[in-house]
Amino acid sequence: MKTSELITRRRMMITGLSSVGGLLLTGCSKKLPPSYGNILRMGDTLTYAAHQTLLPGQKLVKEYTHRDISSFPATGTTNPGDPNTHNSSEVYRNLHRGGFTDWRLSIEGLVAKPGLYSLADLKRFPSRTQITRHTCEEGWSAIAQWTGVPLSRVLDDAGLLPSARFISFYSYDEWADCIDMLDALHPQTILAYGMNGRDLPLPHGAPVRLRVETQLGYKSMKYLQRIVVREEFDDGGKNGNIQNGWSWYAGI
Ligand SMILES: Nc1nc2c(c(=O)[nH]1)N[C@H]1C(S)=C(S)[C@@H](COP(=O)(O)O)O[C@H]1N2
Ligand SMILES: [Mo]
Repeated sequence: MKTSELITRRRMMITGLSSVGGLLLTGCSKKLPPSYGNILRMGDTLTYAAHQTLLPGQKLVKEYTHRDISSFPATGTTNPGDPNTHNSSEVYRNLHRGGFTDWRLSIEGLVAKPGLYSLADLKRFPSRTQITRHTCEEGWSAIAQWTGVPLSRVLDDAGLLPSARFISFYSYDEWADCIDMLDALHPQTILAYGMNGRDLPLPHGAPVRLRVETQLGYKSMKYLQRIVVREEFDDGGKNGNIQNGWSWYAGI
C-alpha cells in the first residue's frame, strides 16, 4: 500500500472514530474480562495489556497480493444446516434454501437504532477488500481475499451509545464470542460476504462472517446471526470460546 493511501486511510479512521461520537476507549481497563481465578486467563489479560501498550491501536495487519492467495481449508462447522450435526439449525437450512434473501443480521444492545440488516443492506455500505493471512490455533495458515463492510460502518449506522465497550457475536452453529471496541473499530475488521471475488461459500460461513485480522482464526466467526453491543465483556456461556478453554483475546 502506498504511504499516501495509508495516510488517507488513517485520516478516514480518525474521522470515523470521532463520528462514533464521544466513544472513549479509556474505560476498557476497568472492564477487562474475568480471569476465572485461572493463571492462564490472567495471561490472556497480560497479552492483551502488552498488545495495547506496544502496538498502536489501529495498526493495519499485512495485506498480500492476488499471487499469494492459497488453498484454504474449511474447518469447524462447514454447514450449520446439516441435519446430521448436533447443533443443526433448521432455520439456517431454510435460509440457505432461499438463497439467503430472508437472512437478517440483528444488531442489538447499546445502540441508538437496534435493527435487522439484510445482505443487500450490508452491500449498500462502502465495501472493503483485503487479502490477508488467516492463522488457525491448530497450526495452519492460509491466505485469501475477503470483501465486506467494515464493522465500524455498520456500528456507526446503528449508532453506538457512549457506554459501548464490547461486541458479542452469535452464529447459527451456536458459537458465541466477544471482542473489544479497539478490534471492533479496526479498519480491517469486516463483515465479509465475499471470498476470492465470489459470494462467501457455505463452508466458509455464508452468507456473512466476521474477519478479525488482528487475532487468531477462531475469532473470525462464521454464519453470523446476531450482534450485541455491551458495556461489559460477555463470555457467551457454554457456547463461548472462553469456557471451552480458549483465550478471549488471541492477538497476533
Ligand atoms: N461459527 C463458526 N465460526 C468459526 C468456526 C466454527 O466452527 N463456527 N471455526 C473457527 C476456526 S477455529 C477457524 S480456524 C475459522 C475457520 O474458517 P474457515 O472454515 O473459513 O477456514 O473459523 C472460525 N470461525
Ligand atoms: Mo481455528
